[in-house]
Amino acid sequence: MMQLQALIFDVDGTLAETERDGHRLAFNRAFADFDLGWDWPVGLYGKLLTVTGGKERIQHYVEHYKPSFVPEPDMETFCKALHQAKTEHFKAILQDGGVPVRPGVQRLIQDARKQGVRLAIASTSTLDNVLALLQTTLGPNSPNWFEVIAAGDMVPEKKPAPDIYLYTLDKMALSPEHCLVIEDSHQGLIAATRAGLNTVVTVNDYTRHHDLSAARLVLNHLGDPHRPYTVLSGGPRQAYYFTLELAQLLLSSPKH
Ligand code: XBP
Ligand code: MG
Repeated sequence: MMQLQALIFDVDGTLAETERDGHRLAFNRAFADFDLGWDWPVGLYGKLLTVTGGKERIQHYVEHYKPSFVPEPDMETFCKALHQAKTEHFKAILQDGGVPVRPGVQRLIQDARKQGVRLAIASTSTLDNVLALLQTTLGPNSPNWFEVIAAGDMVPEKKPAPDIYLYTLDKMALSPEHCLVIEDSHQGLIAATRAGLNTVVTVNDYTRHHDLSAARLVLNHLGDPHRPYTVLSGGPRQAYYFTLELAQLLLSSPKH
């Protein structure tokens, strides 16, 4: 039997619904700081999310939506400075308690800690953001619960490239068959799948229409004893909230 040894969590959209009312607002506040007159409304931001990484997303926006804009002194420096301002705004939003943890996340992480299942984070977002999100949602000490926190520019290519997951597996000296990933998006799912990992997807408003056919199980959220999940695709179907036993069952059963 393939023994479950680790859970690897994505961050944005998975631990918490950070995108619409967190990152998006932070980008808009940074645009205001820089007097750019730009605004990313909810719908446009959904389209822009196909570009992973905040700096990369800004650059894509300039190239495709503001082609006559001339970044000073050059594109790379401009994106970096604007993104730094955005990171500060995002952390301030978190400090104000703006982004709660998603259902079942706290419970599953605590169960893993109790049962000796190893934990890691694999995110496209900036390390500073990931640490701030963990601290504000799971507690000041929570970064220490994760053996590896892989984030942002630690690898050459962001999701959907497999780099961040391969990096995490390498640091933990684990093979992919012993791990289960929790993701929220097509890009994240493809990154994990390319690294040979099994993935459970918990969707949100931005991702529920993504192609998630590579996932072992697609849920509306992880659920809790008093808040059952809805299965959107995959199995097994006998449970009503996501547990380590279910994670183990997924690893042990063949993919369809
Ligand atoms: C989601 C992302 C990130 C965030 C913004 O990351 O693509 O770019 O939208 O964060 P995850 P930064 O892999 O955790 O789902 O601005 O720090 O990049
Ligand atoms: Mg995500």
